[in-house]
Amino acid sequence: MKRSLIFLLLLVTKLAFAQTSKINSYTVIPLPNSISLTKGSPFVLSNKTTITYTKENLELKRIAYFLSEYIAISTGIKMTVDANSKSKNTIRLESNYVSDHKEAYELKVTSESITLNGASEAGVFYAVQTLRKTLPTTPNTTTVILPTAVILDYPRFEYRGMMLDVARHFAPVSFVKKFIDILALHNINTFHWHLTDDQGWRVEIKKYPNLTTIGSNRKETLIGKNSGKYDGKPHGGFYTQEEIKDIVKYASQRYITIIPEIDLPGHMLAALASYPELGCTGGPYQVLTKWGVSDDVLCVGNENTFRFLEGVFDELITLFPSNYYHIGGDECPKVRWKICPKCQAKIVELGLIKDKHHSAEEKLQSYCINRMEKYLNSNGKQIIGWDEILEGGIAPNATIMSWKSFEAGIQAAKLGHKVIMTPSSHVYFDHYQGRDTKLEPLAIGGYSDVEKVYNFDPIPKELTAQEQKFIIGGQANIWREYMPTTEQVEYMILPRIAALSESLWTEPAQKNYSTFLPRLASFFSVYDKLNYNYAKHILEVSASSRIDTDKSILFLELKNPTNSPIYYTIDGSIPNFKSIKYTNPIEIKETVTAKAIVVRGNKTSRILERNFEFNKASLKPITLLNQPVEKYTFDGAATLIDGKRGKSGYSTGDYIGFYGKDLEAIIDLKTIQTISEVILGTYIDPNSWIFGAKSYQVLTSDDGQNFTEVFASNVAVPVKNEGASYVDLTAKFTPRNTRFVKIIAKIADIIPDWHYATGQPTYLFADEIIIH
Ligand code: TNX
Repeated sequence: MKRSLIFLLLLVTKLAFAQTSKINSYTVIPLPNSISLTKGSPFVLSNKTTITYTKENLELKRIAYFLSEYIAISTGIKMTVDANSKSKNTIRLESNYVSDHKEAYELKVTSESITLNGASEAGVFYAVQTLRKTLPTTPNTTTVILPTAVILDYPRFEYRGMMLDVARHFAPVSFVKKFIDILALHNINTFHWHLTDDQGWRVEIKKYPNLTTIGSNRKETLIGKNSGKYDGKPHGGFYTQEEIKDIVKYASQRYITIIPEIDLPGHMLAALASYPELGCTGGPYQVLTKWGVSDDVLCVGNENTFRFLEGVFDELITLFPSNYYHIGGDECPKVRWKICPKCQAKIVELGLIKDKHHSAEEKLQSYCINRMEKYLNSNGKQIIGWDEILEGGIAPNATIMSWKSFEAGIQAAKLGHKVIMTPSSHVYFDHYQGRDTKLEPLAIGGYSDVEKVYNFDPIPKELTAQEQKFIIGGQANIWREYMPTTEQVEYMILPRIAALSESLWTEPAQKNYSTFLPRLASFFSVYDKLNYNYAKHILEVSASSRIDTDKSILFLELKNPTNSPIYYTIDGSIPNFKSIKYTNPIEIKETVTAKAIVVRGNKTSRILERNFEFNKASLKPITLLNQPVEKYTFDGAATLIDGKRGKSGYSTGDYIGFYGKDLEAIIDLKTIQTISEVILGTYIDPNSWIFGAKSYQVLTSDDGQNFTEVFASNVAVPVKNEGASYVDLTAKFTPRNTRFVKIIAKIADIIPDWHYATGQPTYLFADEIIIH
């Protein structure tokens, strides 16, 4: 009696919580290339629906079980998988769809059934991903109502990649699998695995055991950035060959190819620590405990170096079936080779001679890459290398991974080489994703928010239609110098990978950032279901400003993609739902602090705060005689008169950056005014090539034509080991009446000898001109 009462109670509760969800569209991420809703009564999905597949196709069987698992996680609905199902109420998996794209699929929803038909099993897998992302994530869902539709879909690019660096910080096997799951969810089909670097060797090579007994451990790690302080904690880890095989299989079941990278001939200190005889000096070496580029690299004049590399690849070839192998080639200083007798003898032996474009040592690097290419080609593999493999002549069959910018990729495509675009300007996920860097975990620098990633187009306009065909796809990179934990890795990947997936899968004509944002906001419920740690910037208030210098008004525009109401204050108080509701851009004419929040149900977002402090220069017409570099132009000249000081480094839009050019600006105060001080706010960071100004000059004029100097001074240029700092250049002079003010900040000379980028032009960053 008691038992049946409990049973009844359970049943009633269950029914009370049972949910029916109605789906309206299939606009998942990445957005399918064609969705047509058709006429007919919707399909009803429940635990009476069976998943079925072409019998005897074991891959389809596996995918069928994936689907049932995905549905169970999202909705709680448990479905049967049955190859022999005769029932009408089915989700059917087939792989006979005809298309030129092998990953294409057709997803057809009729009143009776859903068919997922792929041009290959991979295509079926992507159809499953689309269906899974369509489903609700409401707990206790028992029924899902799906509109009838036909989706025809295929990827824009055949190569859709993500790189994970496990050398700077190790990631356990469990996380590598989670990472693979994240890629699968976003239709990414290539996992580029950066397995070795100066700070650690992470793959077991039986012939060279020291690589893992010595090379996989470093004694400690630098704390923070350029601190000179170390944590005193050993860091290590590597994957056994058995673990690698298991991971490769796990990935291949999700239609993901793993490309291993052995970075050579630079970034090899972990190997040199293990086998010092492979370096030019013979060592001793230690696994690097800080970040950056090491001068110690493999000795290319030593034949044993090639024996070693071949031995490493011989074993990798038994582990990684991938057609592509990445051999790095980046950031290999030539200082050791220049004075190494073996390397110099090799240069003579090969007859490598310096020419207009390349030094003999650059040609030696090219020789090394060419030789490894030959070896790998003879084993049926193709090589990929970073930009630098173009230096000294590119290996004949190499694919270029263009990282510094789009430039190397453009060059390589013009030479008829395949290219994977991964420019640091758009898809370096180790860069900041939030403008207020103080609220972010420490990052290497740079700034790529979701929008920037969304606007990543691997195909540069400079290429002809024929050349464009060499761009096989794109990739984002997770370099982990500043990502010690895997939680942080998730935070840096998600949700930028969602934007990436659409850049690589969806045709540009279908893409639209403003419709992407609300789709992304609802996709977050899937991340929540899967317990992913993701960044939520897009749910917060974002601000942009437009300045009307004729009227001297700044219009502050506030936005959030979910269309939830925004409330704000301009009196410095903390906003709440009783504050002013945002409707139109806020007109700002005087010094204020604006604060805003998004209210979503009973939750509020983080507070956005913008301080505007106005002076005589604020909101006045400004002309720049030289333009900032494109990458650091942001809002251009207006940045200097917006009343907003830079607070979070140079890369997030508070500053504009000049490269090798002086800053020269003229401000029109509109009326004759008395002034006695002109300040130019700058930022210096020698480590990032930002040396600021070498002199500062202020001139005044009544007519904007004839200027008189009122102040001139030299500025001290940063010295070795100087960190980043905010530097206000200040000109004080006896009060004078004027209408026009000209500011000239001459940029520092080329980078000095002591710096790793010696000889290059410098940057000058400025955030504001302040006139009193
Ligand atoms: C440059 S990208 C590197 C890496 C660093 C990365 C940091 C490339 C080929 N080399 O060694 O980790 O910058 O963003």
